[in-house]
Amino acid sequence: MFGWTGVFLQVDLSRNKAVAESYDTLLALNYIGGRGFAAKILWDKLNPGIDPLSPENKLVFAAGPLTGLGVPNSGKLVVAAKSPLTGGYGDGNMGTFAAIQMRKAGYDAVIIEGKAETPVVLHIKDKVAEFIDAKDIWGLNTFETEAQLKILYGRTAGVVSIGPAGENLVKFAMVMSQEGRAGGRAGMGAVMGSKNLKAVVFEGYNEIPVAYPKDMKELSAAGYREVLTKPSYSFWKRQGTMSTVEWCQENSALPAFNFREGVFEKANKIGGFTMEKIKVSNRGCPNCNMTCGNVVKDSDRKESEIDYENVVMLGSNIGLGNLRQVAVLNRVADELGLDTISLGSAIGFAIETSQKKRIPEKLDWGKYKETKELIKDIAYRRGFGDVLAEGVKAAAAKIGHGSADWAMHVKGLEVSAYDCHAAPAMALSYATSSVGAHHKEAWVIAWEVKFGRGSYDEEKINKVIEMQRLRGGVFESLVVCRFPNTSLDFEIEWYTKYLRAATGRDLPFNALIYAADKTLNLIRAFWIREYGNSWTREMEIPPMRWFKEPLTEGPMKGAMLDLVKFDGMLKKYYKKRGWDERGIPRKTTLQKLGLPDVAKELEKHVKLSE
Ligand code: PTT
Ligand code: SF4
Repeated sequence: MFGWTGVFLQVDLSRNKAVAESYDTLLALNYIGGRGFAAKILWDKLNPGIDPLSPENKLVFAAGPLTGLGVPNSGKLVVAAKSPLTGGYGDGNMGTFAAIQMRKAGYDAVIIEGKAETPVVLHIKDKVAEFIDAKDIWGLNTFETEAQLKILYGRTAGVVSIGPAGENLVKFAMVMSQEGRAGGRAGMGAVMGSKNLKAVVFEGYNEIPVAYPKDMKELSAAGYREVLTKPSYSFWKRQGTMSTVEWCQENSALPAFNFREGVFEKANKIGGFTMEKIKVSNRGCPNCNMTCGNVVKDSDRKESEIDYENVVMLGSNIGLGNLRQVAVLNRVADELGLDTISLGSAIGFAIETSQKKRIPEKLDWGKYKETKELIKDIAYRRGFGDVLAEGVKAAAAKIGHGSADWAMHVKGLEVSAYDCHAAPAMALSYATSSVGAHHKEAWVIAWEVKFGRGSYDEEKINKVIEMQRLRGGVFESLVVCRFPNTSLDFEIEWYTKYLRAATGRDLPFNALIYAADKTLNLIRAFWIREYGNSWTREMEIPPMRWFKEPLTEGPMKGAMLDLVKFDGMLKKYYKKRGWDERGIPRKTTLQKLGLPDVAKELEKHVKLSE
């Protein structure tokens, strides 16, 4: 094979065993890589109903056919497993040298099962996998862990690790790399912790086989040059995703006070232009000349890399309007290995619950020091932090007193940083995303604001599906960053050219979309197999707050979603996907996508519609 290495490494931590296995070309052509591989592996190899934090779960690190080849923005890696937060499919996409080193070591994916008896680091160097005692570094934060491991294995080693949050099985613990790259919102760090796996170190010294090396070299250089010519490039380098703060404020989409409002009076204090005044440098993923990580000096005089999502979830959503302080909270979350989105949601939920006097804890909006302590309590599962460490869905179930109404999640994953009181399409995107309420698939809100916010029209459903296929399917399977395309208009045709040079095959865009559909339906099947007959459409209805409590300020004052219209939109969406009214893929849909075996297996768990 060219482009793909054609090999997966299967690691069993219970037996200290690692076996390289070749896989079939058809698998590569059908699923492309990354999320496609992860979904297929988890579907084939996991028994339904297993405890996500048990040794049976499998943690998959999966790359794509362009990873490690010098293609613009291709230094990314998918990390996936059955999620302890949602009970369904979970994954994330992180930028890391580990992606490149894994491929140079000869693997398209590493699949880790079992549980080490005591903490270990998995060191993969070409054909050799070693299990190194990690007792001395267990307890270190992710920055310290990576620094220690780089002393041992060198600056060029690729390291992914967990911090105390992953060790303590916090349900929204992330896998971290390079002091600011984070992947696996749905608790991939907790899965790693449950396996006593502190870190994976990758070192690779082989050439990745490429069909047309000269073409690849020329195309890569041309791609990087093209990115530099894009009109939005220089502003992107200045602000990255941070300009979204001001945009959301202008358009009432900023999460404020646990998504109660869509505007925040101190938004400009945590926005892109304020950020520019305290910015010290840019950081980013390997193989990237867009480097969108904004490094700022925080209130502790340390460096923190900030993005839009982190800043608003730990800023406006908890009522905090001081960017240097927000940056500290963000860095602490990175060090401890907590997902900033779920964390900001959990804190917002806790403050609101306290303000409504449903818990004895006294918490208030915008309290920097107290919040910093609460973050540590969550990571170490101390006191009330232990309740929040389970995520807002479980916390609300435990607390009761109606608190589920302001627990902002879909299927257990906390909502990303866009308020949807006045954004039905964005709400649909959250409702139907493959991992729970994540914006990564259909970030439709900017389009929706231009299109018209009040409607529940068919165009909106079509747009959500189109974006899910492109972003949740194509980019997640190629495992390249979507930002060149989605933020700078770097044309999609580049990727088919790269694929041809790498693999020697013509994989036109519609073939990638077909593979995307296959993967997205397989992920859907995974959820349904786990939930069986307890799966319902109601599980996909976004939080009730957006339907019951209109915005009280800002340009969209008075707006809220309409439950009947939204439910109708959801049903139409299902129909367009070839799913029945429960949201379960029809037998014929699975068959058309070449997944008849999936239909057969699924029928053991639920009755399928024709
Ligand atoms: C991603 C989610 C996001 S998406 C953000 S900011 W964003 C948060 N970042 C966190 C962080 O940082 N630290 C932390 N402790 N928790 C965090 N949680 C949140 O996690 C990321 C970029 C970004 S920044 C985005 S949108 C794009 N995401 C891509 C994607 O999903 N796929 C793809 N093919 N390309 C993408 N490019 C962009 O990558 P999850 P990264 Mg992340 C500090 O994984 O689980 O999907 O959660 O990878 O290397 O940090 O790059 O405004
Ligand atoms: Fe990473 Fe940002 Fe570059 Fe994408 S644009 S590869 S997220 S640094």
